[in-house]
Amino acid sequence: MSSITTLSVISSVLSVGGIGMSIQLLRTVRAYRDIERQLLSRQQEFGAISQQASAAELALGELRSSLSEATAQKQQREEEYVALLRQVEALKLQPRNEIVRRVYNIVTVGMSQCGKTALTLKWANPLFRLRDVTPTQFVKYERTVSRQFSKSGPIVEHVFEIRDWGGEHMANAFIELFTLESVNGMLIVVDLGETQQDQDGRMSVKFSEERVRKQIEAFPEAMLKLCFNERIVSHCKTFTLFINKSDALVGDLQQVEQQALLLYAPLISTLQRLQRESGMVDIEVLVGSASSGHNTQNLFAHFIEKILPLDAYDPALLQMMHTVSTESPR
Ligand SMILES: Nc1nc2c(ncn2[C@@H]2O[C@H](COP(=O)(O)OP(=O)(O)O)[C@@H](O)[C@H]2O)c(=O)[nH]1
Ligand SMILES: [Mg+2]
Repeated sequence: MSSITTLSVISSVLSVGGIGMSIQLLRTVRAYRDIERQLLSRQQEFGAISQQASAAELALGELRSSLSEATAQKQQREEEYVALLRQVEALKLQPRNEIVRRVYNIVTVGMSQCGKTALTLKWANPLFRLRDVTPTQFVKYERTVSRQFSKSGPIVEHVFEIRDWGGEHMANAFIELFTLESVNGMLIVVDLGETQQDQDGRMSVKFSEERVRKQIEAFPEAMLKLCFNERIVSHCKTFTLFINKSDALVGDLQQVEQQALLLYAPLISTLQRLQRESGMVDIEVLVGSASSGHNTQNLFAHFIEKILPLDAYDPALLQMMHTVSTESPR
């Protein structure tokens, strides 16, 4: 073979070898690029994962703090529960529905048969009938006028205690004025006539000027003055004169009241003068009848108004007072 041919064979062998190398090189470069791409994407993945990890760490921190908050709250609730249990146990030991009574004393005086018991019973029990009255020396009636309920503390019952004397023991009533711890109200009852039983057994009243005169004499100024002494005046909120048995007089209500006030004018003016001089006690004069019910509601309303503290009214009493003031204005 000529040297030229040999050369061309060598060069073609060489060029085939060069191409092979180049292909190999190309492949290596491609593989390197693939690896580089994969590395980049792994790096990106790693970045995302580490972001997620820090977010998760943050969330974990928040969870931890809310867990410790919840634990603290749980502990507080448990302590409160224990305290409540203790309170319940303490309440169980306290007497239930404890009732405290506030008693207001009202003394009723007047001559025998003038109607003290009848009036008092009407007050203590509005459904009572006059024929149920039996003569007595001394009776004490009670009427709960209101009840106050509060969320804590006892039920407060406001009770009017009415002391009613039989007429022949009138002096006892006056003595009691000095011995009682407190007299909150005083009711003097007089009447306009004698109640008698007729042949049919029915009770009827007959006007008697003589009886009026006797009753005025039964309350001499010297005796009445005792009622206006400083000690009594300091706690006695009202002196009320009730001229009973208005059904003994003839005429309409206004005429009957005028007649009765005129008949008892001497007693009324003495009481008014003594009141002015003592300067403290309220005086009320009412004409009415325990039999017909004339002014009896107003008598009770007057005692409540004068004696019961304003904060002691309950809804039932307020309703009753409203009814009295709208139905029978004085
Ligand atoms: N017609 C009439 N009779 C009355 C009245 N109030 C009381 N009575 C009667 O008078 C009598 C004496 O009443 P009572 O209350 O016992 O008088 P006390 O002695 O003052 O307690 C009884 O028969 C009663 O029925 C009234 O307003 N009118
Ligand atoms: Mg009586």
